[in-house]
Amino acid sequence: MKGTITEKILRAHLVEGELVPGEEIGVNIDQTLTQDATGTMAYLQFEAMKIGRVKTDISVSYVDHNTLQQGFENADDHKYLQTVARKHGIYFSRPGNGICHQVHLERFGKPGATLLGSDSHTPTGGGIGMIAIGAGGIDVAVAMGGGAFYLTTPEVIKIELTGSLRKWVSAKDVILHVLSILSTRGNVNKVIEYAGDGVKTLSVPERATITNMGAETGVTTSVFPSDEITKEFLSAQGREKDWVPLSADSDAEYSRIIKIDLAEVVPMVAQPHSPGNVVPLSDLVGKKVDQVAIGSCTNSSLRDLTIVGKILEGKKVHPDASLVVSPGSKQVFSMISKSGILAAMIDAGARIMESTCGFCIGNGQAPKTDAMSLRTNNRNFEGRSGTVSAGIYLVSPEAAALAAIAGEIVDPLSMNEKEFPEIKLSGEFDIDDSMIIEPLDAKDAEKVEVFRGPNIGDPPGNVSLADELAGVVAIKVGDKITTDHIMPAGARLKYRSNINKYSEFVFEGVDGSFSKNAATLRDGGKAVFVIAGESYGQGSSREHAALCPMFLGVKAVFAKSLERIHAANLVNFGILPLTFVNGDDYDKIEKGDEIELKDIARCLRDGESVKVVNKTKNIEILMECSLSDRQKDIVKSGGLLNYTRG
Ligand code: MIC
Ligand code: SF4
Repeated sequence: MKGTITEKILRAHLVEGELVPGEEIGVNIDQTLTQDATGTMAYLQFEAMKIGRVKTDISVSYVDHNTLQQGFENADDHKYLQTVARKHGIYFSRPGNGICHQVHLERFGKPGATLLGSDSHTPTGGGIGMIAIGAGGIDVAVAMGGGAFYLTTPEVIKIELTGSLRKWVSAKDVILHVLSILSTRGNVNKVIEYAGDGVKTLSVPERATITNMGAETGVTTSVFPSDEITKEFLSAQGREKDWVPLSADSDAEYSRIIKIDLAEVVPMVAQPHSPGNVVPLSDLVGKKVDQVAIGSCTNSSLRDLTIVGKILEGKKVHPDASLVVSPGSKQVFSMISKSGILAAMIDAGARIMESTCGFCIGNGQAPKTDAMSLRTNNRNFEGRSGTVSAGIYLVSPEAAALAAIAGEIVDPLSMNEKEFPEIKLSGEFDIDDSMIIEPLDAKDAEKVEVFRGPNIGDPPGNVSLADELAGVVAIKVGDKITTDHIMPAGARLKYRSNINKYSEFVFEGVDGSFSKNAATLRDGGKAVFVIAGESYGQGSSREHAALCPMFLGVKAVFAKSLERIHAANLVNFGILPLTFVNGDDYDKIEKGDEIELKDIARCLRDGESVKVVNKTKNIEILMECSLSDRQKDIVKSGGLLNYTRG
């Protein structure tokens, strides 16, 4: 990684360890962000750490996920978040101000800085030249308190862009193309760095689309250089002073180089049920579309929505399709309303939603049974939309708008080049930060009373890990199990602050009896075990996918492989993540098997494989624990909260 942008930023923030790929390092965090669905737990944990005022340069609390306010729960959470932010020196972005990643890029992101966010799409900030990483809420809480963030030193993959995109092809197609090369597996502990002449043809929001959805490959983050284009964006946001130039050295070392000629990229689509299931959109031409949804932190910038509005201008949405548009931020919403773009959308028959995650997280707009839903967001996991039988297809805003009019998939490249709406965005954005509440000074902050409605409980505690565990396999799942499978969001989102209640829905769509069975085992004094295939825990950073299983008595997960953020969350909540030494042993262990683990502490200390005795089958299976010494200590303590309290 010598001479890469990643190395330069990590080195400037290094507080522990050495920058050797594979080794654990601790880095100092300049900025943090949280959103409401992960934020309540993060701030409850922050409060439990008794740190006082945040120690970062900037910490922002956004409300963008749970804004429906059906019942009192969301509104209570919002008030808790607003008052806790006020008390501890944190900026508060009010509901309606927009999606955290879009707003952070516009108003706070800074080239060369580190950003840690309790949301897996935090790497959106890489579009402006930050090292921006998604993590569990408790890691963000530690960073807010001035503690280091620990990560495995990544390998750096260079993606060299040449040429420029054809008309009707856009940044979303680039990242879908990258996903077709890298897939959603096997990229843990890697960073993607973009370089080459093609970079300068992409605006900051386009770069941010690419780094945003880079999260779907499983990399730690993605980053673009900071150049004149970055400077223009920052000055249009009235923040030129935040600009610094940043690029890799000419002799920088990478673990892999991928070359992409932008002129050869074609419109792409990710088919159900994985963002890695990518084919050229031309393969699906003529396929009927029931629903089109445009927005999310991937594709709701001023550029994207202006193009969509221009495509829709003077046209009507097809009678068999429903079109929903959700602008990414108040800034974008306000600007499209002044430019006439919003009117063009409304006149065409679009249904306009507020500036939130909304449909992307299944919070409303669930499609009909067996629907074909075409969306511009980044994830199409089974059931995430709220309709299990629906198929979600991920495309660019251009492809989405054309399909909304036609009622079926249209290949954007079949359009006349001259029909492509040439848009000229002025060099200035409308700047109005009135929906961002600034932190109070320390003296006034002390007087603030934090509001706690009945939906806010104390974060549940855990006991330290026993040296011997005896229990039962309560579930066995296959490959690519996502955090949406483990801990559904959508209609269940409102229970994020109520762990007791939310735990009733663990693995809801996979095995509806899991929660009850696990709780019975736990209450009977037995340990609960989970068996999984490859890439367990893909997707979201939601620590509830570890916290709620912990609450139900899960003590260890045995997987073929685990994704980075989820593995870290398991550690943070005292659940032992183990991988099969021999992958075939996955077949030798079933749901209901009685399991015993002995001598755990010594095996962890000496770096030995952990012996798992399957008493039902009368066999032994070897499991590997590839955690750092620090992480082993955290698991042994029963999680990060116990560990930091000492
Ligand atoms: C998502 O896109 O899955 C979410 C909802 O933004 C999550 C965070 C959460 O579950 O609250 C993420 O990406 O980390
Ligand atoms: Fe929100 Fe969707 Fe982005 Fe997650 S991926 S932050 S739910 S818009």
